[in-house]
Amino acid sequence: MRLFLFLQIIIMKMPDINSLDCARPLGGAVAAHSYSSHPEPDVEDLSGHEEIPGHPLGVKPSGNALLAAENLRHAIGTFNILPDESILMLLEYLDGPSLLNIGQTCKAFYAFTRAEDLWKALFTGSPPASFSWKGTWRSTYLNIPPSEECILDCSNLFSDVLHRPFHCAHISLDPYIKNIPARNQIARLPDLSFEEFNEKWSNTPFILTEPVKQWPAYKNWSVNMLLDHYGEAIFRAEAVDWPLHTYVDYMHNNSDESPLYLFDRAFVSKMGLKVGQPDQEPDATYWPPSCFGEDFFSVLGNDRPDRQWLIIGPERSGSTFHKDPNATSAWNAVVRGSKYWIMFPSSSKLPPPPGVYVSDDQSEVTSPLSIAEWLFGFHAEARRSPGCIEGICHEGEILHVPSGWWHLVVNIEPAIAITQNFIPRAHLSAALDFLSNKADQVSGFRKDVNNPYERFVAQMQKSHPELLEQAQAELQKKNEGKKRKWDEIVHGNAEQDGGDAAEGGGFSFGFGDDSDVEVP
Ligand SMILES: O=C(O)CCC(=O)C(=O)O
Ligand SMILES: [Fe+2]
Repeated sequence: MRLFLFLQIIIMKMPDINSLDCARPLGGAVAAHSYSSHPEPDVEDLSGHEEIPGHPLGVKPSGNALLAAENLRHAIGTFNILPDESILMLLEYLDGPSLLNIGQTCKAFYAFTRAEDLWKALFTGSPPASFSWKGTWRSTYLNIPPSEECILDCSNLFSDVLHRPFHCAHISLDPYIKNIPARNQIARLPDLSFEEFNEKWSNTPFILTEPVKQWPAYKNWSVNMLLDHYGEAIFRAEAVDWPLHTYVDYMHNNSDESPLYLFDRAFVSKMGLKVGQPDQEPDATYWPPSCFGEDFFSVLGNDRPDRQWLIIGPERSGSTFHKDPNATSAWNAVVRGSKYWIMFPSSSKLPPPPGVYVSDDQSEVTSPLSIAEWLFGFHAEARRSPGCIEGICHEGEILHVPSGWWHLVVNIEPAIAITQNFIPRAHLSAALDFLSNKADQVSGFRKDVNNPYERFVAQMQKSHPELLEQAQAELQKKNEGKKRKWDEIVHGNAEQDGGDAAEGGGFSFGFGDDSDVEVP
């Protein structure tokens, strides 16, 4: 009986034989695998994953080790007691020549030392004075022409840690961006007036299909056009500052799990653009749609925080879950390509989106997964969660991100976008609250701008005293409401008053300003 149970457990723990990858040629297609560290994907049709090319060195997912006759890992001697993650962590301490040396000791170390993140860190830590992008971080750092890049057959090495990034760099996005349930669809409208936005839409994500189609940027911009005009201009892409032509080489030829994203806040001056409503600025390249109204941060003049970014990235690049800075709202206009958005409202009563972890004071957000890993592990659960909103913003469309909303964005084809953050009338109190009560989290101001809250209040007092007073009154009301609720809880009379709607039947959540809204 005992032996039977033992065998049963062994059989239950055996990997699904169908998911094992047996002796495929290097570069051949590998079936989809679920890595043990990820939650099981559910309900979504992941069949689109099947055409993923094999790892360039033939490394296979860990599960394949079970039935393998040979395992290259045994050659690494004492290091064999370490998990793959620890081996990579040790290798992070080595410089380029040392990595090359240890990579020559055996095929397993060769495969480990080919991990792209090691070379990306070396490259970004001390960028060469001049270089050209060669398709991988390793060959770019070592200046090896692609034709001379050696490929050793490491098909008897079984490692999720080495296989996963390559797998994630090639998954199909289709299962995640298709079949959006009707209840989750982001509203799509031709355009809105300022009154409509201010009264009805300032807390709601939506897509406008018309305004961007008037922009010269929409009519004229393409990657090639930008290359012709600004190919030598330096743009920021995460940790690197590269000429646009280098970034475009990278964009067209990389296998990164999380491709480097061009996100440049100084593009207007770098490109010598004019921005403004066409009646006031006839040569403007783009202008904010008029429905969003004024941006109250503009009272700070040159002392305002960063507000606009040019965003360029290949398919699968994007932004992991975050809320926009300083409780601002934003618009994001797709000039070329298209973007998938998944968004959640936030409030003290709602958990963060699945797979996102926030410290108690909300100052630290950890979304430890790449976009591909998050989609694979959490998208199905997120799609079912209350408050989830999703949609595709196509070329020539603009999406509204209300203050305080969580969002994850992925480019579903190579994309060029412009985004701008602003404080609309409806979220003035949320911005004041953020600047005064989360001073340690305020970002985007020049270092010499001390006490942004006081400066903002002083400037608002000069330019919009009534609106400031109104927003401060709203804030006070909200804080009194919070205090009342606290007293009710502490003094035990919460139940008499009906308590928190979240516990009393109807589900409720708040937006950036913490006003509670019923969800059916
Ligand atoms: O285009 C993107 O990747 C999203 C950028 C973003 O987070 C935003 O515009 O708020
Ligand atoms: Fe954002």
